[in-house]
Amino acid sequence: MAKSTTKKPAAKPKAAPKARAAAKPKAAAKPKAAAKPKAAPKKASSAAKAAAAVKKVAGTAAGTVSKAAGTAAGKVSKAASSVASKAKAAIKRPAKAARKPAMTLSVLKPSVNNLAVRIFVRAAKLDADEKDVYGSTRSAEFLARNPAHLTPMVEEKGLPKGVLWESCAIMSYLSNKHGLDRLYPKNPAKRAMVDSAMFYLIGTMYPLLARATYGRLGFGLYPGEVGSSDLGDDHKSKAQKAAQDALAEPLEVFRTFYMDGQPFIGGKNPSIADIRLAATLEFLDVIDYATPKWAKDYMAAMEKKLGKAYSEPAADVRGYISYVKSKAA
Ligand SMILES: N[C@@H](CCC(=O)N[C@@H](CS)C(=O)NCC(=O)O)C(=O)O
Repeated sequence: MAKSTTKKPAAKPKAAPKARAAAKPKAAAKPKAAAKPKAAPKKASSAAKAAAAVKKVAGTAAGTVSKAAGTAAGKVSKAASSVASKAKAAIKRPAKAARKPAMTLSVLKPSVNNLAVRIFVRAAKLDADEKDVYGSTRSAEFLARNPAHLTPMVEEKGLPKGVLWESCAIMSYLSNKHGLDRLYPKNPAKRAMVDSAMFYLIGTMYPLLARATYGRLGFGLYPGEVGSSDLGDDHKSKAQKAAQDALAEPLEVFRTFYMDGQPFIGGKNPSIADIRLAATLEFLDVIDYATPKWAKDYMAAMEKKLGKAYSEPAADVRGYISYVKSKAA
Protein backbone atom coordinates (compact mmCIF):
# COMPACT_ATOMS: atom_id res chain seq x y z
CA MET A 1 0.00 0.00 0.00
CA ALA A 2 1.03 3.53 -0.51
CA LYS A 3 2.67 5.05 2.49
CA SER A 4 2.93 8.67 3.10
CA THR A 5 6.02 10.54 4.14
CA THR A 6 5.98 14.27 4.03
CA LYS A 7 9.36 15.65 3.20
CA LYS A 8 8.34 19.26 2.92
CA PRO A 9 5.66 20.47 5.23
CA ALA A 10 3.22 21.38 2.51
CA ALA A 11 1.60 20.37 -0.71
CA LYS A 12 1.58 22.63 -3.67
CA PRO A 13 0.74 22.45 -7.30
CA LYS A 14 2.21 24.73 -9.91
CA ALA A 15 0.06 27.19 -8.16
CA ALA A 16 0.15 30.78 -7.23
CA PRO A 17 1.71 31.50 -3.83
CA LYS A 18 -1.79 31.74 -2.42
CA ALA A 19 -2.53 28.17 -3.36
CA ARG A 20 0.71 26.97 -1.85
CA ALA A 21 -0.19 28.20 1.54
CA ALA A 22 -3.63 26.75 1.15
CA ALA A 23 -2.63 23.36 -0.04
CA LYS A 24 -0.27 22.76 2.76
CA PRO A 25 -2.05 22.19 6.03
CA LYS A 26 -4.61 19.79 4.69
CA ALA A 27 -2.28 17.82 2.59
CA ALA A 28 0.26 17.37 5.31
CA ALA A 29 -2.13 16.25 7.98
CA LYS A 30 -4.22 13.51 6.51
CA PRO A 31 -2.08 10.96 4.77
CA LYS A 32 0.38 11.08 7.64
CA ALA A 33 -2.32 9.90 9.95
CA ALA A 34 -3.24 7.30 7.39
CA ALA A 35 0.31 6.02 7.25
CA LYS A 36 1.27 2.65 8.46
CA PRO A 37 3.42 2.05 11.45
CA LYS A 38 1.12 -0.19 13.37
CA ALA A 39 3.35 -3.18 12.92
CA ALA A 40 5.43 -3.15 16.08
CA PRO A 41 2.69 -2.90 18.73
CA LYS A 42 0.69 -5.57 16.95
CA LYS A 43 3.63 -7.95 16.90
CA ALA A 44 4.35 -7.36 20.53
CA SER A 45 0.77 -7.89 21.57
CA SER A 46 0.35 -11.10 19.58
CA ALA A 47 3.63 -12.36 20.97
CA ALA A 48 2.39 -11.50 24.47
CA LYS A 49 -0.84 -13.37 23.81
CA ALA A 50 1.13 -16.35 22.55
CA ALA A 51 3.30 -16.29 25.65
CA ALA A 52 0.27 -16.11 27.91
CA ALA A 53 -1.39 -18.96 26.04
CA VAL A 54 1.73 -21.08 26.25
CA LYS A 55 2.04 -20.42 29.95
CA LYS A 56 -1.61 -21.27 30.51
CA VAL A 57 -1.41 -24.48 28.54
CA ALA A 58 1.90 -25.36 30.18
CA GLY A 59 0.42 -24.72 33.61
CA THR A 60 -2.62 -26.86 32.98
CA ALA A 61 -0.62 -29.61 31.36
CA ALA A 62 1.96 -29.58 34.11
CA GLY A 63 -0.70 -29.69 36.81
CA THR A 64 -2.59 -32.57 35.25
CA VAL A 65 0.44 -34.59 34.38
CA SER A 66 2.08 -34.03 37.75
CA LYS A 67 -0.89 -35.65 39.43
CA ALA A 68 -0.39 -38.73 37.31
CA ALA A 69 3.41 -38.87 37.31
CA GLY A 70 5.74 -36.36 38.94
CA THR A 71 8.67 -36.99 36.61
CA ALA A 72 6.68 -36.62 33.46
CA ALA A 73 5.14 -33.48 34.84
CA GLY A 74 8.56 -32.04 35.51
CA LYS A 75 9.58 -32.67 31.89
CA VAL A 76 6.45 -31.17 30.46
CA SER A 77 6.75 -28.17 32.72
CA LYS A 78 10.37 -27.66 31.71
CA ALA A 79 9.56 -27.85 28.03
CA ALA A 80 6.63 -25.50 28.50
CA SER A 81 8.70 -22.96 30.36
CA SER A 82 11.35 -23.07 27.64
CA VAL A 83 8.64 -22.29 25.07
CA ALA A 84 7.33 -19.55 27.32
CA SER A 85 10.76 -18.00 27.72
CA LYS A 86 11.28 -18.07 23.93
CA ALA A 87 7.97 -16.28 23.53
CA LYS A 88 9.07 -13.73 26.15
CA ALA A 89 12.32 -13.17 24.28
CA ALA A 90 10.33 -12.56 21.12
CA ILE A 91 8.44 -9.81 22.93
CA LYS A 92 11.65 -8.09 23.91
CA ARG A 93 13.24 -8.38 20.46
CA PRO A 94 12.85 -5.08 18.63
CA ALA A 95 10.40 -5.13 15.73
CA LYS A 96 12.12 -5.82 12.42
CA ALA A 97 12.98 -2.67 10.52
CA ALA A 98 10.24 -1.99 7.95
CA ARG A 99 11.16 -3.13 4.47
CA LYS A 100 11.94 -0.24 2.17
CA PRO A 101 9.12 0.12 -0.38
CA ALA A 102 10.11 -0.78 -3.90
CA MET A 103 9.22 2.61 -5.32
CA THR A 104 8.90 6.23 -4.37
CA LEU A 105 5.93 8.24 -5.54
CA SER A 106 6.43 12.01 -5.40
CA VAL A 107 3.15 13.89 -5.24
CA LEU A 108 1.40 17.20 -4.77
CA LYS A 109 -1.73 16.40 -2.84
CA PRO A 110 -4.29 18.95 -4.08
CA SER A 111 -3.68 17.90 -7.71
CA VAL A 112 -6.01 15.60 -9.65
CA ASN A 113 -3.16 14.50 -11.93
CA ASN A 114 -1.59 13.19 -8.76
CA LEU A 115 -4.86 11.96 -7.35
CA ALA A 116 -5.22 9.49 -10.24
CA VAL A 117 -1.95 7.74 -9.42
CA ARG A 118 -2.51 7.94 -5.68
CA ILE A 119 -5.84 6.15 -6.12
CA PHE A 120 -4.27 3.66 -8.50
CA VAL A 121 -1.42 2.55 -6.21
CA ARG A 122 -3.86 2.05 -3.38
CA ALA A 123 -6.42 0.18 -5.50
CA ALA A 124 -3.65 -2.04 -6.89
CA LYS A 125 -2.16 -2.46 -3.39
CA LEU A 126 1.30 -1.54 -4.60
CA ASP A 127 4.11 -0.90 -2.23
CA ALA A 128 4.92 2.79 -2.65
CA ASP A 129 6.54 5.34 -0.43
CA GLU A 130 4.49 8.48 -1.04
CA LYS A 131 6.48 11.66 -0.70
CA ASP A 132 4.91 15.11 -0.62
CA VAL A 133 7.21 17.32 -2.69
CA TYR A 134 5.36 20.56 -2.19
CA GLY A 135 7.68 23.48 -2.79
CA SER A 136 10.56 21.44 -4.18
CA THR A 137 9.62 20.50 -7.75
CA ARG A 138 11.81 23.29 -9.10
CA SER A 139 14.76 22.68 -6.83
CA ALA A 140 18.06 21.83 -8.50
CA GLU A 141 17.97 18.41 -6.90
CA PHE A 142 14.49 17.62 -8.28
CA LEU A 143 15.20 19.11 -11.71
CA ALA A 144 18.32 16.99 -12.04
CA ARG A 145 16.10 13.92 -11.86
CA ASN A 146 13.01 15.34 -13.54
CA PRO A 147 13.66 18.31 -15.82
CA ALA A 148 9.92 18.63 -16.49
CA HIS A 149 9.38 19.30 -12.75
CA LEU A 150 6.11 17.40 -12.95
CA THR A 151 4.34 15.20 -10.47
CA PRO A 152 3.20 12.52 -10.04
CA MET A 153 6.63 10.97 -10.41
CA VAL A 154 7.65 7.40 -9.74
CA GLU A 155 11.22 6.42 -8.99
CA GLU A 156 12.31 2.84 -8.96
CA LYS A 157 15.12 0.58 -10.05
CA GLY A 158 14.74 -0.74 -13.55
CA LEU A 159 13.38 2.42 -15.14
CA PRO A 160 15.85 3.45 -17.86
CA LYS A 161 16.14 6.95 -16.41
CA GLY A 162 15.27 6.02 -12.86
CA VAL A 163 12.13 8.20 -12.94
CA LEU A 164 8.79 8.26 -14.70
CA TRP A 165 6.25 11.07 -14.83
CA GLU A 166 2.86 11.49 -16.60
CA SER A 167 0.03 9.95 -14.63
CA CYS A 168 -1.29 7.73 -17.43
CA ALA A 169 2.16 6.45 -18.37
CA ILE A 170 2.78 5.60 -14.71
CA MET A 171 -0.49 3.66 -14.40
CA SER A 172 0.12 1.79 -17.68
CA TYR A 173 3.69 0.94 -16.71
CA LEU A 174 2.81 -0.32 -13.26
CA SER A 175 -0.16 -2.28 -14.60
CA ASN A 176 2.09 -3.96 -17.17
CA LYS A 177 4.78 -4.63 -14.64
CA HIS A 178 2.49 -6.16 -12.05
CA GLY A 179 0.12 -7.91 -14.47
CA LEU A 180 -2.90 -5.84 -13.45
CA ASP A 181 -5.02 -6.91 -16.41
CA ARG A 182 -8.13 -6.12 -14.41
CA LEU A 183 -7.26 -2.42 -14.53
CA TYR A 184 -5.50 -2.38 -17.90
CA PRO A 185 -6.69 -5.19 -20.19
CA LYS A 186 -4.11 -7.24 -22.06
CA ASN A 187 -6.34 -7.72 -25.08
CA PRO A 188 -4.94 -5.22 -27.63
CA ALA A 189 -8.31 -3.93 -28.80
CA LYS A 190 -9.65 -3.44 -25.29
CA ARG A 191 -6.39 -1.88 -24.18
CA ALA A 192 -6.51 0.51 -27.14
CA MET A 193 -9.87 1.81 -25.92
CA VAL A 194 -8.46 2.47 -22.46
CA ASP A 195 -5.47 4.24 -24.03
CA SER A 196 -7.74 6.26 -26.31
CA ALA A 197 -9.85 7.40 -23.35
CA MET A 198 -6.74 8.44 -21.40
CA PHE A 199 -5.10 10.27 -24.33
CA TYR A 200 -8.38 12.00 -25.14
CA LEU A 201 -8.65 13.09 -21.53
CA ILE A 202 -5.09 14.40 -21.28
CA GLY A 203 -4.94 15.94 -24.76
CA THR A 204 -8.43 17.35 -25.21
CA MET A 205 -10.47 17.45 -22.04
CA TYR A 206 -7.85 18.36 -19.45
CA PRO A 207 -6.71 21.62 -21.11
CA LEU A 208 -10.36 22.78 -21.06
CA LEU A 209 -10.77 21.70 -17.47
CA ALA A 210 -7.57 23.50 -16.49
CA ARG A 211 -8.70 26.72 -18.17
CA ALA A 212 -12.07 26.41 -16.46
CA THR A 213 -10.81 25.63 -12.96
CA TYR A 214 -7.17 26.62 -12.39
CA GLY A 215 -7.89 30.32 -11.90
CA ARG A 216 -10.37 29.52 -9.14
CA LEU A 217 -8.02 26.95 -7.63
CA GLY A 218 -5.26 29.52 -7.48
CA PHE A 219 -3.06 27.46 -9.83
CA GLY A 220 -1.00 29.11 -12.53
CA LEU A 221 -2.36 28.79 -16.06
CA TYR A 222 -0.13 27.81 -18.93
CA PRO A 223 1.88 30.46 -20.76
CA GLY A 224 0.12 31.90 -23.79
CA GLU A 225 -3.35 31.46 -22.35
CA VAL A 226 -5.75 34.26 -21.52
CA GLY A 227 -5.70 33.26 -17.87
CA SER A 228 -1.97 33.81 -17.58
CA SER A 229 -1.90 36.96 -19.71
CA ASP A 230 -2.08 40.54 -18.51
CA LEU A 231 -5.55 40.97 -20.01
CA GLY A 232 -8.21 42.26 -17.65
CA ASP A 233 -10.56 40.22 -15.49
CA ASP A 234 -13.43 40.52 -17.98
CA HIS A 235 -11.36 38.79 -20.67
CA LYS A 236 -10.23 36.19 -18.21
CA SER A 237 -13.70 35.36 -17.00
CA LYS A 238 -14.97 35.12 -20.61
CA ALA A 239 -12.16 32.71 -21.43
CA GLN A 240 -12.87 30.73 -18.27
CA LYS A 241 -16.58 30.52 -19.15
CA ALA A 242 -15.83 29.46 -22.74
CA ALA A 243 -13.64 26.61 -21.46
CA GLN A 244 -16.27 25.63 -18.90
CA ASP A 245 -18.98 25.49 -21.57
CA ALA A 246 -16.74 23.46 -23.85
CA LEU A 247 -16.42 20.72 -21.22
CA ALA A 248 -19.91 19.45 -22.04
CA GLU A 249 -18.74 17.84 -25.27
CA PRO A 250 -15.91 15.64 -23.98
CA LEU A 251 -18.06 14.68 -21.01
CA GLU A 252 -20.77 13.50 -23.37
CA VAL A 253 -18.18 11.62 -25.44
CA PHE A 254 -17.11 9.71 -22.34
CA ARG A 255 -20.70 8.78 -21.61
CA THR A 256 -21.91 7.87 -25.09
CA PHE A 257 -18.77 6.51 -26.69
CA TYR A 258 -16.37 5.17 -24.06
CA MET A 259 -18.95 3.94 -21.57
CA ASP A 260 -21.71 3.24 -24.04
CA GLY A 261 -24.22 1.89 -21.53
CA GLN A 262 -21.65 0.15 -19.32
CA PRO A 263 -20.96 1.46 -15.82
CA PHE A 264 -17.29 2.19 -16.56
CA ILE A 265 -14.94 2.78 -19.48
CA GLY A 266 -13.46 -0.56 -18.46
CA GLY A 267 -16.91 -2.21 -18.75
CA LYS A 268 -18.24 -3.77 -15.54
CA ASN A 269 -15.12 -2.82 -13.62
CA PRO A 270 -13.05 0.35 -13.52
CA SER A 271 -9.94 0.61 -15.65
CA ILE A 272 -7.05 3.01 -15.25
CA ALA A 273 -8.90 5.34 -17.65
CA ASP A 274 -11.79 5.41 -15.16
CA ILE A 275 -9.43 6.26 -12.33
CA ARG A 276 -8.02 9.08 -14.43
CA LEU A 277 -11.48 10.39 -15.40
CA ALA A 278 -13.11 10.21 -11.96
CA ALA A 279 -10.10 11.90 -10.35
CA THR A 280 -10.20 14.66 -12.97
CA LEU A 281 -13.89 15.37 -12.45
CA GLU A 282 -13.21 16.13 -8.77
CA PHE A 283 -12.01 19.60 -9.81
CA LEU A 284 -15.41 20.54 -11.26
CA ASP A 285 -16.67 21.22 -7.77
CA VAL A 286 -14.49 24.30 -7.45
CA ILE A 287 -16.51 26.08 -10.17
CA ASP A 288 -19.83 24.63 -9.02
CA TYR A 289 -20.12 23.08 -12.45
CA ALA A 290 -23.53 21.64 -13.25
CA THR A 291 -22.10 18.14 -13.40
CA PRO A 292 -24.61 15.90 -15.21
CA LYS A 293 -26.36 13.33 -13.06
CA TRP A 294 -24.78 10.41 -14.89
CA ALA A 295 -21.30 11.80 -14.10
CA LYS A 296 -22.14 12.25 -10.43
CA ASP A 297 -23.46 8.68 -10.33
CA TYR A 298 -20.33 7.51 -12.13
CA MET A 299 -18.05 9.19 -9.59
CA ALA A 300 -20.05 7.72 -6.72
CA ALA A 301 -19.84 4.27 -8.35
CA MET A 302 -16.07 4.64 -8.65
CA GLU A 303 -15.74 5.60 -5.03
CA LYS A 304 -17.98 2.73 -3.96
CA LYS A 305 -15.98 0.22 -6.01
CA LEU A 306 -12.59 1.43 -4.83
CA GLY A 307 -13.53 2.40 -1.28
CA LYS A 308 -10.77 3.91 0.82
CA ALA A 309 -8.32 3.59 -2.05
CA TYR A 310 -10.37 6.37 -3.62
CA SER A 311 -11.74 8.36 -0.73
CA GLU A 312 -8.55 8.69 1.31
CA PRO A 313 -6.47 10.54 -1.32
CA ALA A 314 -9.58 12.28 -2.72
CA ALA A 315 -10.02 13.90 0.71
CA ASP A 316 -6.88 15.96 0.04
CA VAL A 317 -8.29 17.38 -3.19
CA ARG A 318 -11.73 17.91 -1.67
CA GLY A 319 -10.24 19.55 1.39
CA TYR A 320 -8.28 21.92 -0.78
CA ILE A 321 -11.36 22.81 -2.83
CA SER A 322 -13.37 23.46 0.34
CA TYR A 323 -10.61 25.69 1.58
CA VAL A 324 -10.49 27.65 -1.68
CA LYS A 325 -14.26 28.02 -1.71
CA SER A 326 -14.40 29.13 1.90
CA LYS A 327 -11.80 31.80 1.19
CA ALA A 328 -13.74 33.01 -1.85
CA ALA A 329 -16.92 33.18 0.19
N1 LIG B 1 -0.10 15.50 -17.76
C1 LIG B 1 0.59 15.42 -16.51
C2 LIG B 1 0.37 16.72 -15.75
C3 LIG B 1 1.26 16.81 -14.53
C4 LIG B 1 1.19 18.17 -13.85
O1 LIG B 1 0.72 19.16 -14.42
N2 LIG B 1 1.66 18.21 -12.60
C5 LIG B 1 1.66 19.43 -11.82
C6 LIG B 1 0.68 19.31 -10.67
S1 LIG B 1 -0.97 19.31 -11.26
C7 LIG B 1 3.01 19.64 -11.18
O2 LIG B 1 3.62 18.71 -10.70
N3 LIG B 1 3.49 20.88 -11.13
C8 LIG B 1 4.68 21.24 -10.42
C9 LIG B 1 5.58 22.10 -11.23
O3 LIG B 1 5.34 22.32 -12.41
O4 LIG B 1 6.57 22.55 -10.65
C10 LIG B 1 0.09 14.21 -15.74
O5 LIG B 1 -1.02 13.75 -16.00
O6 LIG B 1 0.82 13.67 -14.90
